[in-house]
Amino acid sequence: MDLLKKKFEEKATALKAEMRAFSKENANVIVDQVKVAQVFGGMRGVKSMIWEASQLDAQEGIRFRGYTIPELKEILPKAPGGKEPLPEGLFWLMLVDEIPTQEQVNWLSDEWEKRAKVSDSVYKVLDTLPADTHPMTQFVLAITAMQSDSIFSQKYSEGMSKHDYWDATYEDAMNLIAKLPHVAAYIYRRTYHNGEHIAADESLDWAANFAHMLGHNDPDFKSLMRLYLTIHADHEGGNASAHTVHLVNSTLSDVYLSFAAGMASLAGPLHGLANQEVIKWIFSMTEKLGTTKPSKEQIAQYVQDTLDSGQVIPGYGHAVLRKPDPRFTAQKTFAEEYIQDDDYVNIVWNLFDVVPGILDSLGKVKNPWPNVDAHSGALLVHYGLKEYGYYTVLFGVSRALGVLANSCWSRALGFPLERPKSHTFEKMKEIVKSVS
Ligand code: CMX
Repeated sequence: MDLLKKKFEEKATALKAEMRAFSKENANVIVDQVKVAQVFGGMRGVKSMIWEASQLDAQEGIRFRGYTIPELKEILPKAPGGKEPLPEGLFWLMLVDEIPTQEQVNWLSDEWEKRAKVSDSVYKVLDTLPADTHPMTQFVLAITAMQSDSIFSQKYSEGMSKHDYWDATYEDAMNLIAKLPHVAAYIYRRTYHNGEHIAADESLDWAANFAHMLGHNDPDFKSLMRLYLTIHADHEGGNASAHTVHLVNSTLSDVYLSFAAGMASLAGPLHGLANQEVIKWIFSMTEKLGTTKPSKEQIAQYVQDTLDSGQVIPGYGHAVLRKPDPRFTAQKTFAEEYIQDDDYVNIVWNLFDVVPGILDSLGKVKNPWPNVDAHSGALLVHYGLKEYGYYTVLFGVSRALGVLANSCWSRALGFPLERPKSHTFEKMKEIVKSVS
């Protein structure tokens, strides 16, 4: 058994015992009460799930196992000479709640490279699709096509004991994370570069190798990818993609199928697709105004026109956050350090000055501040990755780290099938009448 798996088994065994005792002892303690507004309002804030890897605070933003993004930038291992954290380190932290050593992270990079072989049949499935199929559709299909590799699924059909679910899930999660950059790079190259694929460079870490296979080799772009794939990895359990994976995986559907479902959820414009929508909207602005250096007044008018046409401002607002997203701030800090005077980065910063006031003035937007998706496109454009239809795939590759670490926990802790209660409107009226 590898060291990471061994550590996970030890931690999970101890936590499972503690959690079982806690939930039995406190079974009748009320932790939340659901209001009608929450029933009709997308279940915002209903406390009903355990998620170990990260916790989101409305004011402060995300903490991964208790660490903020600036803290992770300091303490997670880095590539030689690099300043950005390695996503391998974050996965280790999320899985076993320990900051890994440089040696442990190097082991994980090598381990993922060893597990990275994608079956030719998956590439064949992709090659049947028209090249203009949206990259997220291709991504979902490719993940689904890899499902025949699922160890969980195979062992389940052979009569696996429920005590072994976590082990097979760990193996599937490690294999899937290893393969994702390869499949994702294949999608990028077949869609935007005439199918001219680039072989992996096994000497590189997970993120840098992904950048290399995409065909973007600027060392600063590799640094950006390390940061990008770290900060998009997890955002506690209630967001749509994470919750979808959690729900589907609770049926004992393996992580290939549950992650594919999560990626279908990420592909919506109110969630992960917002990163494509932001830059598309900015490109439309510069085209409409005939300049890549619009004034703040011109930007404000464009924002107002967007709202007047009944559309949302992409990259702004959040279901939980009530302050600027620290993932936005981390990308802004990266741009300040690595990039000088870039027109699209400047537009993103000017939007940051202009949009919150306008959204606030509507009197209904609960969070007028930028989210993670407001900044990422301008950084990618700066390094030449301008094909914005691809951006949500990058988000998805990163999101695998959090949701698959969590799937390992769900199976190790023996979480049951998820099944909340729904009511008809008539029934809800009856309930409201009976309690008021
Ligand atoms: N632009 C315009 N209106 C907005 C808005 C925005 N960016 N954000 C919220 N609103 C509106 C809502 O549409 C809603 O209007 P109606 O009452 O007319 O339906 C009202 O303000 C209240 O919404 P809210 O409670 O503040 O926000 P929600 O929790 O319902 O929605 C979110 C959150 C993210 C879907 C929303 O802010 C939004 O649509 N933002 C733009 C899309 C986006 O950037 N999504 C990415 C989020 C991060 C991620 O998951 O990747």
